[in-house]
Amino acid sequence: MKILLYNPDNGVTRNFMPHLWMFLLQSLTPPGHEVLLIDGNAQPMDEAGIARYVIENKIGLVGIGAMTRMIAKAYRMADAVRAVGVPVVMGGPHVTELADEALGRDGGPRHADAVALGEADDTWPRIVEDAVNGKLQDIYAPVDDAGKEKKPSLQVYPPIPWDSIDLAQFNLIPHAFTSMLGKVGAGWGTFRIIPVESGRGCPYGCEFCTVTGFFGDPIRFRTNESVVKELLLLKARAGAEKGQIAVFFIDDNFAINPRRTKSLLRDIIAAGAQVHWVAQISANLLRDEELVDLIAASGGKWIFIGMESIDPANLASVNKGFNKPGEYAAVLERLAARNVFAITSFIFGMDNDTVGVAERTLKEIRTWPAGLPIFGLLTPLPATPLYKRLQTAGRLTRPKHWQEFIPFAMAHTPEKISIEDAQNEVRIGWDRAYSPEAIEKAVDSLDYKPLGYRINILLARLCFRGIYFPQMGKFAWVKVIAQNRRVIFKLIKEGFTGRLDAPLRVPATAMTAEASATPAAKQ
Ligand code: B12
Ligand code: SF4
Repeated sequence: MKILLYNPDNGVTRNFMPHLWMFLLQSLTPPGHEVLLIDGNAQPMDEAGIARYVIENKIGLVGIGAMTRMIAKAYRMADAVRAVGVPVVMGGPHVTELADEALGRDGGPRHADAVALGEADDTWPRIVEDAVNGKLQDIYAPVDDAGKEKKPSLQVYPPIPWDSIDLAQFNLIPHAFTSMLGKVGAGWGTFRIIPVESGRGCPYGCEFCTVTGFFGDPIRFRTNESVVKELLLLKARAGAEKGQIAVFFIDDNFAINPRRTKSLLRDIIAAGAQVHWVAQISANLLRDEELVDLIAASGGKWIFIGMESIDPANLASVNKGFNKPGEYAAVLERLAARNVFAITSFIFGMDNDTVGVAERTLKEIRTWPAGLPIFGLLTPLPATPLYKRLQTAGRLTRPKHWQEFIPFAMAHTPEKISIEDAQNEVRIGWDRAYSPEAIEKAVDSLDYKPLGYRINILLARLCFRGIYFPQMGKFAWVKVIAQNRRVIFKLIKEGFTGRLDAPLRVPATAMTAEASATPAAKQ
């Protein structure tokens, strides 16, 4: 049977990275089936397009996965597939929480023939067999023979054949430049960011997050050996095609068990499996100097930190009191001293927020080493403790906000700020953090680092700007480049005049931190 796995586009950004679930399920598909993958972010498709594709390619089963924010599009695509007589199975966090919605049991239309609840590693082969036999059930739950929930241990993890998977749709280098850039240095003809998981689960239970409920408290890890093997495979592929690869460790909290993370990073270094990588780690775990040394030595370049707020009362209100705003600066300096930078994520519209929260947050951010701040709104995702609290209090203004997704729009009333003002604060955050002046200042603030770091932060800032400001077409990019021409020319000029590596000025904070870095971090 031919199976199509499809992930809908988010309609706003062109996702920089493919979705892991598709590759994982492809690897877990029993032999004898052909699995085709389409990520709508890289290969846009509409309802008529998917129906045509399914017919032309004689697809026998379509699997669709989606987050809440893409679910409306996912349902429309599922409807189009079912309308041409091909069964659809849906999975992922949204339908796991609201299976009745997907199955039309809540009074609305039916969109899926079957729903895979939770982690589908063990149920997927059964779903495929049932589809072959025309016996799809409504619900597939990961349970043992006694009906008890059973989560995959990850100790046995399917090898994902990264050396042979067609990754053409995920090359971030524009087609027009691939041949020219292939000849630059070790080769830049391809640049891909690949998702790799080393473990699942986070027990912290932040109120707005689905992870603790979905992946559960039992934290599970792959073996170091299996992760290292995967990195070596990716590294070899990039080398063979004269391209570059970076890895996004998509674990919810990559250092949730610091001892184990350190042991993995040591094994990566020992095996020479270092690639540039990004991971999500909560600020409290980054107090550990040895961990940060190993992050840098193993190829860590960007750490995503869910800071959420600089107000301890806000943090306490969403069960994230373990975040200590007083230590944010130290954490970021510890990273920057090892040339590791941070993506700092903030949420506005929390219950203690008032007008001016964006500027107050930006004021703090400006005192930190330059990084990539991002701003969003508190969103009640289905089945989270936050959703239940707001529902009970009658504060949800759009209880089914996903049916009519609006980017950066609230779905409940905050306590001390209006919905409009909260949305405006997010706009102010993006506007001021990503203005040409702010970008230039961020780049200039790193003038004691080699040129490469400043180019890195410039490119990252220009790309991250697109999370909020529409920046998909060529014209939008030309405009952004024109607006930021001063800093771009400054770096180009520096490149030509040869100031590639010489540090000019080292701020006192960076010197202290750099002096305390162990030799491992400086390799
Ligand atoms: C990586 C990631 C991203 C990436 C993008 C996704 C990508 N390209 O991989 C980035 C960083 C861009 C991102 C952004 C966002 N993300 Co995100 N992200 C994740 C993260 C950390 C990992 C996803 C992953 O690969 N997991 C590992 C795989 C194996 O798990 P999985 O996808 O759930 O798949 C398993 C099952 O769900 C199931 N399954 C999934 N799909 C399908 C389909 C079929 C047919 C079947 C049978 C089974 C099945 O089988 C798989 C194997 O067991 C998750 C948290 C998490 N741990 O999952 C959050 C998560 C998915 N993100 C979330 C959110 C909210 C967002 C944002 C909306 C945040 C924001 N406010 O801006 C944005 C929006 C993205 C966008 N622009 O569209 C939420 C989604 C909750 C929800 N109800 O939708 C999650 C769960 C985190 C959370 N805090 O709650 N994200
Ligand atoms: S620390 Fe991150 S992954 Fe863990 S519960 Fe909180 S928001 Fe979710």
